[in-house]
Amino acid sequence: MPNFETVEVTTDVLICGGGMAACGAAVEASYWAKKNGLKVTLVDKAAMDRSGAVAMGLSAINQYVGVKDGENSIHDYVNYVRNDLMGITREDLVANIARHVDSTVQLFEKWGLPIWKDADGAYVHEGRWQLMINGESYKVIVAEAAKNALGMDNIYERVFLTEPLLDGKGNCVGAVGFSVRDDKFYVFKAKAVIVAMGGAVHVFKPRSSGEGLGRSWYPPFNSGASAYFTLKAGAEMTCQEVRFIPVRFKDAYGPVGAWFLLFKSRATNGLGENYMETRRDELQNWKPYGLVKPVPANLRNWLMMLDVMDGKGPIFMRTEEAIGKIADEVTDEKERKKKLKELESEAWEDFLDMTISQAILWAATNTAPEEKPSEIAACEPYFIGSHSGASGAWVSGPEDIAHKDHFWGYAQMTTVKGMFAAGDGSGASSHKFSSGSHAEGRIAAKAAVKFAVENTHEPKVDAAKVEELKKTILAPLDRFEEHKNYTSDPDTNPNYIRPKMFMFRLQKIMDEYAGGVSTQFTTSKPLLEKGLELIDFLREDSLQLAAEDKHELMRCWENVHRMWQAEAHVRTILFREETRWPGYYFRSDTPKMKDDWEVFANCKWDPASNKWEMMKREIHYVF
Ligand code: SFD
Ligand code: AMP
Repeated sequence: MPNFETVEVTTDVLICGGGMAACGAAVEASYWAKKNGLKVTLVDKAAMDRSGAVAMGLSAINQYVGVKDGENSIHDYVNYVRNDLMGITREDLVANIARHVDSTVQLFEKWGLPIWKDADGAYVHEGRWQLMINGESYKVIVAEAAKNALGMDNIYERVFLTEPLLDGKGNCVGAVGFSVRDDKFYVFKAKAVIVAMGGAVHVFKPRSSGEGLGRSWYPPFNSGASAYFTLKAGAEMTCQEVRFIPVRFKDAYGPVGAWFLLFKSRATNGLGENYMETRRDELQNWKPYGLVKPVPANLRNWLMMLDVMDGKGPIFMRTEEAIGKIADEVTDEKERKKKLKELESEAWEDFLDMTISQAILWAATNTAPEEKPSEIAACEPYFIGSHSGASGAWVSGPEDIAHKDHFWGYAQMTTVKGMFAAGDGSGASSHKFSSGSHAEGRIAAKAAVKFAVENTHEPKVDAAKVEELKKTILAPLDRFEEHKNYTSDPDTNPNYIRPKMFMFRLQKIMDEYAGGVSTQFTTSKPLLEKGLELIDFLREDSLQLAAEDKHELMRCWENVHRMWQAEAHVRTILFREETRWPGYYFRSDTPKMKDDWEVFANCKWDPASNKWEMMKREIHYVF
């Protein structure tokens, strides 16, 4: 075994991850922990200033309810989310986030985040729920507050958490991982553990290839650790079939929200037709959700996909038309020119704030958005429960709102005692985005501290089990060293598989059998069953992963995490015998939405029996 020092850290509350939810958790947990004399520790695989989905920054805060401003009610937000997810949502969780999110946004502003204001000092909205920001440094600002609250002594950066720790009695009591910089193996023991390690990308084959490989909408750093941790601990999971397919500017994945909502742009096909109008009748097939306003995200995708499948591409965002229209509202020629310049700079800033590569692609292709339109396309599928997808752990709701079946002692606690989840880690509570994830992290942290106060027993961790985990986790390093000279090309070797090759194989399976880009997001029972068989073979080969260095060791375990997310996804699509989100995936053998499937499709892997269990859970409307 490689000579890694074992470092043990005993704490009360362990925050896994350093993203939006984790930063919210850090601020809130440290407040309650100080009152109770408890210790809080945060571990991120990267550096918090630029880790996770908000690494590059964002140009909008997508969840702001505006209750105090009298703009909307919590009920309005719950309606919006339920409709967008075609009826499948935990209203208690959505409402709990919605009632806390505005105060999170106020904190962001207090910490220095510039939110756009109009001449009267009111927030500038992108759409009904979204606020425009100068957000290049969004994550740096949010991370700074988290660091100040916890203190750097309680933060471990560049430590890749690999496996949850269980006490054998059904409690989660910590996690293990390794440093990607030093030869150190970490054992974190805790009374309460918050899982906030984001969602997953690169489970499906991306559209990007060759020189663009690795470019995706979702950040390449989020590789399914939240799903893996909760699944491996034996927690019940929900909405594992509800992947997210964003429509984005083609090839560099720039955001479309500002164009559709702020600039009121249209998207048209290669023939100049607006699919939202020409395909409107199709929405009747997805009643009642097909008829709500705004049209649910997956159905907007679907109408566009129908055009693409009919060979009516490319699809264009009509940037030139939208900018021209707004500028034309100004009659004075000098003022019109000024307005045009202002709109141009807003268009570029939208990309420079959050997807710099899209601005580079515009520059490289001589694209002036005020002169010519740009292509948009559906991305490959991602797992991001905080956006318009819904995958994540099945967590307890808040005592005052949740139905009795949806409350088990502590808000945001999974079905595993002591294990909490937030952000992309928790399911069936979509449309929380950056601000709602932060708010949900705060909710989870308050409950986790309460759990640690009320469950005072020291975390019991079996030393032999930890040693065994250390051996397994570091094994790919030895495997590479032992066999690397057997072939002239270290990538091809009968004794091991390198993580990149392993990832390619996983992506090919998911793409071809589980409805990826190359099958136009379409799958069926026979395809899914074949896919599961191939995942079984892949699992066998996961025992032969090999790593040249610590960075590649992280890649090995990232891909094991992805594989578990993939399996939960395939099993749940197979279980749900209908098509409910046609613009996310389409089951060709069950092509319609069915009333008796207006339920949650949940799943669970049992650590004792190594068996998967699939179950339907009733929806409880609390509004
Ligand atoms: O417009 C481990 N999102 C947007 N939200 C907004 O509010 N406005 C926008 O403008 C947004 N846009 C957007 C968004 C996301 C993406 C990818 C793009 C554009 C390109 C959504 C939010 O970003 C998202 O909802 C939140 O960030 C979710 O928060 P959270 O905490 O669940 O995930 P995270 O922030 O990605 O953080 C994850 C953390 O986990 C760490 N991590 N640490 C230790 N061990 C491991 N094994 C780990 N694995 C992961 C990560 O390093 C990170 O710290 S728009 O396009 O929609
Ligand atoms: P996006 O950039 O696509 O992630 O969008 C940002 C926000 O705007 C999210 O809340 C989306 O749900 C919303 N949004 C984007 N496009 C539309 C649209 N055409 N109609 C309604 N809402 C949209």
